[in-house]
Amino acid sequence: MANNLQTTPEEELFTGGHGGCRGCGAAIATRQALKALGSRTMVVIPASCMATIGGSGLTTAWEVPFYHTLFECSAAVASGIRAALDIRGIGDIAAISWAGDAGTADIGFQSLSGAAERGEDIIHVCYDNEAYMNTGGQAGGLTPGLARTTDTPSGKPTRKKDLLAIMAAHQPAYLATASVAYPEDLMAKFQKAREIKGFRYIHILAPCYRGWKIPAARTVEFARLAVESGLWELYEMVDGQKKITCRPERRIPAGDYLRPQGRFQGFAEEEILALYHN
Ligand SMILES: Cc1ncc(C[n+]2csc(CCOP(=O)(O)OP(=O)(O)O)c2C)c(N)n1
Ligand SMILES: [Mg+2]
Repeated sequence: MANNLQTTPEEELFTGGHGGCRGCGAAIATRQALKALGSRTMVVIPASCMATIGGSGLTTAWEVPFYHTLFECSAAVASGIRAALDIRGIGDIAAISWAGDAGTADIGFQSLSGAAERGEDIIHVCYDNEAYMNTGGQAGGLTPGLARTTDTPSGKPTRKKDLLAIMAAHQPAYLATASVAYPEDLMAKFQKAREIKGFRYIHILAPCYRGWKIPAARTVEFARLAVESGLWELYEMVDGQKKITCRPERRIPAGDYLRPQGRFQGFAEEEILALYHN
């Protein structure tokens, strides 16, 4: 990948002073992605932590236009913005829908699937913290099996929905996974997606220390452990061709990623893995 931290723009388009928790994976992902996308970007965000983190009322951390929409329809609204820009002959502004795991895989899925199927010229981003964090950390489709959440205190009985397979089945122009622990890989993917026309989908693993019950200072570290354990693979798909983009420098047992997380407390590694997504 061409991107490296020396060539990363200094300009901050998601600035300090936002309202995220310490170490918020979603805020880190936003900052990294916007550096790659640049200022000619419009972002649509449904109900989620990110809808509030960027500020409300008189202050904002966003340096690009940001539209807060209903939970169900971020991809539809981004499609509408794209159409309006095209009518006005403004081709160089990227229309992005940026949703959490629930706004992508559960409540927002119908509009996302429709936009993907129609080949809308937008980038949909899922920042995946694996639960409904803004409302207290309830389980959803992308919560891994056995994770203890506020509404699955005994552990979620079903596995994580394989949303990447579902999105790949829509045959998007571009699909990629990313991690806040690998900013060069993440930014290179956003730069690449920006250059491609058609429907593009990027899925970022973005740990939430409160929901995962890990120390706030270690969210990036856990994002890295997910990749090192092989439970989160960094790849991209162009025209259906999958390519691994980044291999971790070391490999660790899955348990070294899973066991320290309070949400899996009391479960053995084999039990968790039996219900994991892959
Ligand atoms: C139709 C509808 N149902 C429920 C809510 C309440 N609500 C707001 S944010 C949220 C959870 C969002 O979860 P996710 O998309 O994973 O984003 P996160 O909060 O984890 O960042 C819920 C249930 C809502 N705003 N609208
Ligand atoms: Mg979430």
